[in-house]
Amino acid sequence: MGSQLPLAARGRDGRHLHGCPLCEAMCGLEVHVENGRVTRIKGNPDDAWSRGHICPKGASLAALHDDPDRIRRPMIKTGGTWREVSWDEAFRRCTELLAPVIEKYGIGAVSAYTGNPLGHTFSLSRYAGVLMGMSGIPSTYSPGTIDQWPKNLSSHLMYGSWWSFPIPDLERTDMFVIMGANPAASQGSMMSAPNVVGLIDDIRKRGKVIVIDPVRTATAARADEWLPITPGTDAALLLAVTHVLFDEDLVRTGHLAPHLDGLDRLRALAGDWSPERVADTCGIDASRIRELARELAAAPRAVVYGRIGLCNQEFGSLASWLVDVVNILTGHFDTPGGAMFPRPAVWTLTTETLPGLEDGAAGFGRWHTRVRGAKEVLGQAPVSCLAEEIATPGEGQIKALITVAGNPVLSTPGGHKLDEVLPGLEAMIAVDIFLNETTRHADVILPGLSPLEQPHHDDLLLGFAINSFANYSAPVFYPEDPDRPEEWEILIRLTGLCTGTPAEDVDVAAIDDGFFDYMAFTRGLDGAALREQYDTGGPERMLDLTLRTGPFGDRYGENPGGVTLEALKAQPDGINFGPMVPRIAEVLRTADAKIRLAPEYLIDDLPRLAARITRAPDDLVLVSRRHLRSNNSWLHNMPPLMKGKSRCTLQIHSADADRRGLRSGDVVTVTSESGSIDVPVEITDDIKPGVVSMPHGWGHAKAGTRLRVANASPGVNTNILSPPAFVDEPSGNGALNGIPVTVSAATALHRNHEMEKQ
Ligand SMILES: Nc1nc2c(c(=O)[nH]1)N[C@H]1C(S)=C(S)[C@@H](COP(=O)(O)OP(=O)(O)OC[C@H]3O[C@@H](n4cnc5c(=O)[nH]c(N)nc54)[C@H](O)[C@@H]3O)O[C@H]1N2
Ligand SMILES: Nc1nc2c(c(=O)[nH]1)N[C@H]1C(S)=C(S)[C@@H](COP(=O)(O)OP(=O)(O)OC[C@H]3O[C@@H](n4cnc5c(=O)[nH]c(N)nc54)[C@H](O)[C@@H]3O)O[C@H]1N2
Ligand code: SF4
Ligand SMILES: [Mo]
Repeated sequence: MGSQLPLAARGRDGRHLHGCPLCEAMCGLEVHVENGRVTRIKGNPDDAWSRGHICPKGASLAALHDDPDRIRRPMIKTGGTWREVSWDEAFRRCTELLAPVIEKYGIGAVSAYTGNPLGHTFSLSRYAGVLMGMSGIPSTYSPGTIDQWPKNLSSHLMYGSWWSFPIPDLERTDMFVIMGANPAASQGSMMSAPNVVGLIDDIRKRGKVIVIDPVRTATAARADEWLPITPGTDAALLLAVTHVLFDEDLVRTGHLAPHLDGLDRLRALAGDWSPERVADTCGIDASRIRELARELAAAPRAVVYGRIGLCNQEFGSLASWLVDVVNILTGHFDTPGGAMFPRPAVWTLTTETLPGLEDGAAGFGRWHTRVRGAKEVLGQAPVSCLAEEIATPGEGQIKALITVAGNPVLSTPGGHKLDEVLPGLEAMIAVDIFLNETTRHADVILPGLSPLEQPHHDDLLLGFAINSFANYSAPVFYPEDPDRPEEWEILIRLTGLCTGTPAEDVDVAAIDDGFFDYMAFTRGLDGAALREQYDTGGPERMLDLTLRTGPFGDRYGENPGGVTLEALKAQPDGINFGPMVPRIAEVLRTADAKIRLAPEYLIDDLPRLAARITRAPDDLVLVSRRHLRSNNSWLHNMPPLMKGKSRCTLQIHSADADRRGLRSGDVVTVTSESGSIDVPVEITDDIKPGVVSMPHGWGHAKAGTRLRVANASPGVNTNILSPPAFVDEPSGNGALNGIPVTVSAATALHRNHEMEKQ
C-alpha cells in the first residue's frame, strides 16, 4: 500500500487550484492555505471552464476538510462499540467477515450499493467498475434506479448506447424549454455547464426560456414563462407536441433524415394524442400545447431538456424518450443550439464498456428479483428491492453488503425499511467518510480521503458537458497518514476478497495492471508494453491512457501535440477544447446505425399512459425538491450550509392549506400508501394547487451516528412516503414524484420523533 501521489506542493501555504467534486458544474476553485489551514475558497477566475463561478457548497469544502466528525481512520465495530484500527487490521476484519459468508452461501449472497459521489471522483468511479465487473457479485444496486435509469434506457433503445445522452447546447440556443429540473438549485444535471443560471439568463436575453414544472422554482421565477404541469404527465404533453408537429406538417429532420428509423410508426401513434385529449390531465391548455409545438418548430435554435422530475416519475421512460423525439422532429438535434452529444476529452466507464456491462449484454427482463419479481433493466433491479432481498430468507438471500459512498437509508424509497433490516446482515462493509444513517450499521468502515487530500479529475461528468474540457488538480494537503490506501486500492482489495483472496493479501498492483491492460486492449493497444512507460499505476495511469487515446490525445506519439496527463498538469486552469460538434454517425451503435424513433418496448407502455389520462385526479400529490445548500443527504453536517431557517418543510399551496385550516409553520401529518411523517408546512403560491413538495436527504439524529451538526437539525425522511413498488414500469426507476398523499393537521406531534430516533 502507499500513496502514489506526487508529494510536491501539498499542504504548502498559498494558493492552490482544485476542482470541486460536489456537483456536476465542475467549478475550478482557488483554495487559500495559511499556516496549514484553509482560510478562504473562491472561484478561480482563470479556470478554462468555470471562469470564477462558485456556490456555497464549494466554499464549504474547508468545513468538510476540518469536520471533526469526518472519519479519518478505519473503524471496526464489535459488540456494538466502534474502535479505530490500523488499515491492516481493518482489512483482516473484512476477510474474517466476508470470507465465511462467501464460503457458506456463495458470492450470490453478497451485494453492493454504490452511491452518487462515485460519479465525482476519478479514483472511485473508475475502480467501482473493477468492483462491479470483476468481483463476481451478481447484482449490485445504485441510486441510478432513482435517478437517470429512464434516460439510460431510452438512449440504449434509441442510439444503442446507454450512456450517450444528448445535452442542451446552452451557449448557442435561443429557446430553452426546461422540464422537471431546477438548475438554480442543482446547478445543472446531465447538462454540465459552468454558471448554468448565468447561461440561462443569457438565453433569455437572446430568446426565450420556458419552465415546465409543478413548482414555480427559482429557475421558473427567472424564466419567461412557467407552465405548471400535473406531476407525471409530461409524456402525455410531449406526445401532444409530437402530434401537432406531424398534424401541422412541422416536422423538419434535416441532416438526420438518413439516420432515422420509425418515423412512420411514430406519426401513426402520435395521431391518437391530440392536445385536446391530454390538456385537462396535464393542466395545460390545448392551445398552449399547440403553440409550444409551433414555437419549437419555428425557432432556428431551440432545445427541450428534461431531468430528474421527468425521470423519477411514473412515466419516466416515455418522457425521457419523447424529449429526444421532439428535439429530433424539430431539427434541433445534433446541431449547434440544439441537443448534442458531447465529445469528452477522456473515455470513461460510461463511454467504454466493462466485461459483463457492455451494451450488447444490456437489456431488460433477463432475470427477475427473487422476492418482488421486479425485472432487471440494464443489469440492475430497482434499488427499492434491496431491503426485501436482505430480509427474505431462502436461496439467494443477501447476507453481506458493501456500500461505497452511499446513504440508501435516507436516499432510497422505503429506506427506513432498509434501516430495519441492515442489522440482520452477517457482514457489512462501508467505504465512506461519515458515520451516518447507513454506515452506522456497518461492521467495518474504510474511509476515503477529504476532497482536498485527493487529486481531482472529473471523468464521468465530461460526458454530459457542454464543452469538451479537462482539468486535473493535485491534492491540496497530505493525508495525515501517508501510508494509507487510496479509495481505488480499497476497492481493489474488496474485489480480490470477493474472488477468494484475503483482503490483506490481495496483489493490488496485479489487479490494477489487469484492469489497465483490459482498457488498453479495448483501444487496440498492448497494455503490458505501455505499462513500461509508467512508474506507478492507479487512476492517474488510467487517466493518462484514456486522455491520450481520447479525441484530443497524442495517441502515444501518433498525434504529436495531442494531450497527455503531463500536458494537462502543466495547465492548472484546465484545457477547454471547445463546444460540442455534430457527431451522430459516431455515436450510433444500433445494429443498422440508425436512430430508433419508435422503440417497441416503449410503445408497449403507452396503454399505461392512456389509462393515466382517464384516471380520476388525485387530491394531493407529493414531489421532491433540492436546495442549493444541500447535497442529497450528506452535507448537512457543514455549519456554513446550515445557516438560516429549516429547509425541511412541506410546501403547500395556500388554497390547499386554507381548506385544511393550516397556517405556515403548523406541523402536519403527511401520509402515503407506504408511511406517514410529521413535518412543518410552508405555505406558498409558487406551487400548483394539488401538489406538495418536500426535500429529500433529511431524517438525521439516528442513534449511533456521528453527525453533530446535522443531528441538531434533523428534519424528516421524505422517502418514508415513497412507495417502493411505485416505479416507471419500463425502467424500474423509482417514481419519487407524483406520490398520492393526504395532509392533515398533526395529531400526535411526538410520533415523528419516535419514528425517527429509533
Ligand atoms: N444543491 C444541490 N445540487 C444537486 C443535488 C442536491 O441535492 N443539491 N443533487 C444532485 C443530483 S444527485 C441530481 S440527480 C441533480 C438533479 O438536478 P435537477 O434535475 O435540476 O433536480 P431538482 O432541483 O430536484 O429539480 C427537479 C424538478 O422537477 C420538478 N418535478 C417533480 N415532478 C415533476 C413532474 O412530474 N414533471 C415535471 N415537469 N417536473 C417535475 C420538481 O418540482 C423540481 O423543481 O442535482 C444534483 N445537484
Ligand atoms: N425523495 C427523493 N429521494 C431521492 C432523490 C429525489 O429527488 N427525491 N434523488 C435521488 C438521487 S438523484 C440520488 S443521486 C440519490 C443519492 O443517493 P446516495 O448516493 O445514496 O446518497 P448521498 O446522500 O449522495 O450519499 C453520499 C454518501 O457518500 C459519502 N461520501 C461523500 N463523499 C465521499 C467520498 O469521496 N468517498 C466516499 N467513500 N464516500 C463519500 C457520504 O458520506 C454519504 O454517505 O438520492 C436519491 N433520493
Ligand atoms: S456549483 Fe457545484 S461544482 Fe460549483 S462550487 Fe457549487 S457545488 Fe461545487
Ligand atoms: Mo442524482
